[in-house]
Amino acid sequence: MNVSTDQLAPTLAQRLSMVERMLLIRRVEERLGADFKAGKLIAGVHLYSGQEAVGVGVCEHLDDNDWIASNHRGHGHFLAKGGEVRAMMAEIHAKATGVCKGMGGTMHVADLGKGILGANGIVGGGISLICGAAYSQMLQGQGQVAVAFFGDGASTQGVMSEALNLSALWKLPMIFVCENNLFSEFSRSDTVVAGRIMDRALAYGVPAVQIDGNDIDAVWRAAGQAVRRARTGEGPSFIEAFTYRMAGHVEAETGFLQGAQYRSSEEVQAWAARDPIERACARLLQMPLVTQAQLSEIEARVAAQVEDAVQFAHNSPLPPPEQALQFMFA
Ligand SMILES: Cc1ncc(C[n+]2csc(CCOP(=O)(O)OP(=O)(O)O)c2C)c(N)n1
Repeated sequence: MNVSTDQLAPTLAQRLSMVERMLLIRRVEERLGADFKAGKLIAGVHLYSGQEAVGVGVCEHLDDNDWIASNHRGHGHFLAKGGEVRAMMAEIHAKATGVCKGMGGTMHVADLGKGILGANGIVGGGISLICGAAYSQMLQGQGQVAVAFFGDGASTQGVMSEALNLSALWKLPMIFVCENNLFSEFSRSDTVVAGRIMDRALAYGVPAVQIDGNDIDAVWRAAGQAVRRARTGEGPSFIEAFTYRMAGHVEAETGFLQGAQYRSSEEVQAWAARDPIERACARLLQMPLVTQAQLSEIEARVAAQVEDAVQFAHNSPLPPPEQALQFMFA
């Protein structure tokens, strides 16, 4: 990952690395979706498929000393920030080798050593965590930043206004990344969210942009500017990235929706045609020196990594029962 934000466009090496990370997220999520349907997971998972360019394009500008916090759709953010795929997979399988010793599961993948405060089941919860993290970054004065990833649904929570207020007032090195995937669970955003989400930020004097969140270049550019502002003490920024979740809200949804439709297959297909990974690969293939064989190599490497992580999770032991009483505050 690269911490420089002065470039106009990603280098070829950065593009290849971002494509590999996006593919890793996609293939991990596909495997988790399939394994859930086959009854191999202990809990429903909220997949990030379709939104990979947002997490990866932002995290490309961060290093381990920068914080991120995520939401219930957190696997992608974890991997985008450099979290270890084996440790995440084992965590999702509730194994002792998991990144949280198997006690957090899908909704709490966190790795403090990598600056990952974790996925979070409380919608909007990550925004307040990151506001605090940004305050601590400011006090330390080392130029580090803190990024909150959240959805359009979370933007309607009161905590977002509180965080916008404090971050603007105290010029915190905080970046709000709203992944507007057009839905909150099974409700269309335009039936539950009033007005433009980015306008909430502008009302507090926080610079805000709307971008195509399925375009890795657009995300990378907007994030670069926001990170530069935060690192140089200019305060918070807000990015509203339009994207689409290609999977359901949660893999268990068909069970409780009993087949009820809340979006059309035409809409899903239209967004599939704007797939962020395919677009990034197509752009790469237009560049001199990049070949399909190179991309196939990346695919193969990712496939092997996912299989290795799944086997690692399967072969790992469950946590010992006495662990249930450890790592408690009281
Ligand atoms: C405080 C709180 N309210 C409600 C819920 C139930 N809930 C879980 S996900 C979700 C929708 C969130 O939508 P959005 O923030 O747009 O994220 P997306 O699922 O679209 O990625 C809701 C309402 C919750 N987990 N926490």
